[in-house]
Amino acid sequence: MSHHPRIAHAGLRAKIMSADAAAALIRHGDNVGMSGFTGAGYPKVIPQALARHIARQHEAGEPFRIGVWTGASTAPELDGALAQVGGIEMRLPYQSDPTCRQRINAGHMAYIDIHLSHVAQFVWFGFLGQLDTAVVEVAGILEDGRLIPSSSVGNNKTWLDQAQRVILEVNSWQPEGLEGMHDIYYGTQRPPARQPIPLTHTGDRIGEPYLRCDPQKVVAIVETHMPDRNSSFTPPDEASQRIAGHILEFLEHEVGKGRLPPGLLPLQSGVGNIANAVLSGLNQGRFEGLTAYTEVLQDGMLDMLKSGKLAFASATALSLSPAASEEFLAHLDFYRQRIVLRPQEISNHPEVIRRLGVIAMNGMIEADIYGNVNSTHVMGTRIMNGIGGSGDFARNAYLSIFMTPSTAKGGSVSCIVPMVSHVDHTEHDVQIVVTEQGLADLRGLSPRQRARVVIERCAHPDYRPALQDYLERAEALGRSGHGGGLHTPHLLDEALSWHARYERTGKM
Ligand code: 0RQ
Repeated sequence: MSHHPRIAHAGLRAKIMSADAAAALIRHGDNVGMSGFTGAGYPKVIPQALARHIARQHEAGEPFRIGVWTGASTAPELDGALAQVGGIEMRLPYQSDPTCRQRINAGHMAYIDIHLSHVAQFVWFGFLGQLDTAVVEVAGILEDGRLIPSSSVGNNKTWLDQAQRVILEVNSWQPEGLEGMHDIYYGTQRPPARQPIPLTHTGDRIGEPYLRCDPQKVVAIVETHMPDRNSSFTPPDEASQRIAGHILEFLEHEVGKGRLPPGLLPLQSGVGNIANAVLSGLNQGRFEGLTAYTEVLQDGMLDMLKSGKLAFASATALSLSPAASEEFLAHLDFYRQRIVLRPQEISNHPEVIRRLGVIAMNGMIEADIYGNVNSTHVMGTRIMNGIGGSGDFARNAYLSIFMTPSTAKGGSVSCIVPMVSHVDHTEHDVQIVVTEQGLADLRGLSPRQRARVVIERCAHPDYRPALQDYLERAEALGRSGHGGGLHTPHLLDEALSWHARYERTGKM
């Protein structure tokens, strides 16, 4: 017992084996549900052992590819290792790994980019086929077999419920103090039996702190002691600070108009440096008593919890840099009272997001003059990461804000375009567009009114004349009645060649 304090269930202790032995239980063609959401809570040693196993099979001329289902992105030890050996047949629902990206865009790996709130129910509905194996990192196993979740919850509840076989990675690096921080809701039913989710405040606990798992299904347990791997954030650059400044000013304006309460409404913040800069702006701003209902809790939010500006945060994953992770560990008791980690079907649930009135702030690749947003595809064809939770939040938010620097690639590409080359968030789901140039409030505006505001407020001055000229000629074509249209004026040839121009000039 004392040898394995993290594994209190005697029957399960008997299933401890090496990562290589556990990986060998996964078969070619399996769909494998892995834990992991950003660089948090993913299995560390089994995917690497599996990658070695796959490489050996390939050397022997045997095919070996699996479906990899996760919470969201993971880390090089999982996505990177498996993609490098060509071991992934199908990946879902989100990735941000360079090797995966390269293989997906080269056509060597299939990828389905799914709203994060949809994944669990798609699996229960049978939309994605059978889940063969779950590989889930946990912080510990109780005497009765229930599991202490680790630094992300993601889709683990669903993987453990639905998989035929379960492999657990018990990571003693994960602090024991995580126990009690999670809230796993088991009340979700399939339609037509579905009931309202009884969550009306960000801090509500509606479930239980442990994951249920049938010990009979557990075929292997692997022990490890390895850190999560989340990257550090760059200190906010000038563009990010200006974007943050515009958002703060806008929120103050909304409070002044009585459209937001003084403590705002629950915040959702996307991944990346800009989102982090907005949080650091809020931390220095005058708002008090804030809350967050989000999916990823990154450094900026931890700082806000520490300073007291943020009273409470609900998320599905802790996405902390090594420095923030140390701070978190040193004051776990403080943070446990202020953070709840939920399954992603709840952290991203449209019903809850709509009820709470979340202020959604997400990054994007480009927006068009009418307010359609592309979050995922460079030049309309090359996947970057995926839609992640941005759609869950954008469509259902009280305020849906999208932000980006006005240009990319050293100024050679405008992030404001006549027509997005790929659409993730339609004009109906986007209320505010922000760049370092300014903020366009699109609420209550018709398409042509929106176009003027987006060009004037958000486009970089180097691209503003071209966009203005585009809009004017599109409107003129509409007025002339030669097949044009005036509700959403476009010059289709030009709209499409706008992006092709970059490819022709070799700027991309
Ligand atoms: O690439 O580094 O190779 O130059 O895209 O761009 O400006 O660093 O911005 O890190 O905030 O990412 C949309 C990708 C923005 C992110 C996206 C190139 C640019 C750079 C990254 P390089 P930045 P960010 C909930 C929310 C979808 C998921 C989501 C994202 C790279 O925000 O993945 O919202 N969102 N989840 O150069 C060509 C353009 C470009 C461009 C940017 N117009 N043309 N390249 N880039 N704009 C969280 C979760 O779901 C977990």
